[in-house]
Amino acid sequence: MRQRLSALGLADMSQKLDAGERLSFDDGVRLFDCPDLLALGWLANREREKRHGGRTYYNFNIRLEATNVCVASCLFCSFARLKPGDAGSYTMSLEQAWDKLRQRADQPLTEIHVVNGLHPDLPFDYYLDLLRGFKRIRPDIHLKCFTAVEIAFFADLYGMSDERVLRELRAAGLDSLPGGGAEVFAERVRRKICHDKCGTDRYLDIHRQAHGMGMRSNITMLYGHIETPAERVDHMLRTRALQDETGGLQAFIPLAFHPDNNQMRKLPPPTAADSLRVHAVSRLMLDNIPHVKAFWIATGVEVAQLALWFGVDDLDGTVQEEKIYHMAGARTPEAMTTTAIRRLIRAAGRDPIERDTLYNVITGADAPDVTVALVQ
Ligand code: V47
Repeated sequence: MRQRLSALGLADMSQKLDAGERLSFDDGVRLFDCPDLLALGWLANREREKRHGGRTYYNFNIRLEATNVCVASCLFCSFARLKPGDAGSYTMSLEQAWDKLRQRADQPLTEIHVVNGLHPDLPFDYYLDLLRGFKRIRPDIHLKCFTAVEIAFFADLYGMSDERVLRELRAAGLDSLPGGGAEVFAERVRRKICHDKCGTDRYLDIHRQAHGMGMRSNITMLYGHIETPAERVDHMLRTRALQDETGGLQAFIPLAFHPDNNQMRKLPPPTAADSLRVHAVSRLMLDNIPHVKAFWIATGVEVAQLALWFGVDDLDGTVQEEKIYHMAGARTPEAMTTTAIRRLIRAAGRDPIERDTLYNVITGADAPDVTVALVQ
């Protein structure tokens, strides 16, 4: 491999990684130029194994999108409907949302992941009650809810500071923030694809404040549309800089763009090779972030499985309900049993570990597989 890396001009980077030195912006751009996918994967896998060996994490979770009414007009989105009453729009009553949890009383769920549209008319109490109700039904469930974009929207709509919104949600049961809404941090891209939602500095500051209150969070990156390799690396470096400051990020999650039914539908979806490359470069650039996740709904199950040798150590979870990707053309199922997840991890030669949201181990690799029926 040393000869191959030298021939590719990557020997210096390999040495830096060996010495525990950080890769620079230029290094990141060069990695995206590397034509040899397996050499790139080899480097990323080495970093993955330093941190996690063959361990590969997943969780028993449920995804919930309580409303798709959204005042933002992101070009990549197939899920949002502008106004209540528009064709295809929906808003769950609190009882309907809580029923999603009640219906799964027999499942060993550890997490609810909520992402919503930016609804102009719901009162703040809707969100506070949503959280309180979930905790009433299952006090031990981890609530990973509302992207930083939603937090900023609540602050503007209800006339509060971002900090107060976070504090009130936290008091109602919020445990951590998911990584959605990050898209691409470069202003050029944000102006074009999501001009009317919270900007990069505020997005990162909301994560900073959440970390200051003891909450953990994730950051995503939507790739495979109009962004350049340099803009991808810039996104990773802004994420790395925040993590240097706070240490509160758990996972970085590249999200493959899906072009069906949205305003960027003329673009082709990213190829499998590009997906593997983005996950590998993420692992190499983000030396201070513990986990790189392949969200299997976004990458597809097969690419997620291969990504376990390209820097990825986490696959998200059982999911069970997913609208954002399926309205944008995803052909993956909406749910995977833990037995199916464990099988695909083992088939890739890795060790499946069920975790909770904070990466505490629930079920080790040697435990017997127990198939729990999912609800869809
Ligand atoms: O922010 C929307 C993306 C995100 C499309 O934190 C699209 O653990 C591709 O953030 N094609 C929501 N992507 C999902 C998300 C997420 C997923 C899994 C785990 C975690 C986590 C977070 O979905 C949005 C947006 O970036 N998205 N439309 C589309 N057409």
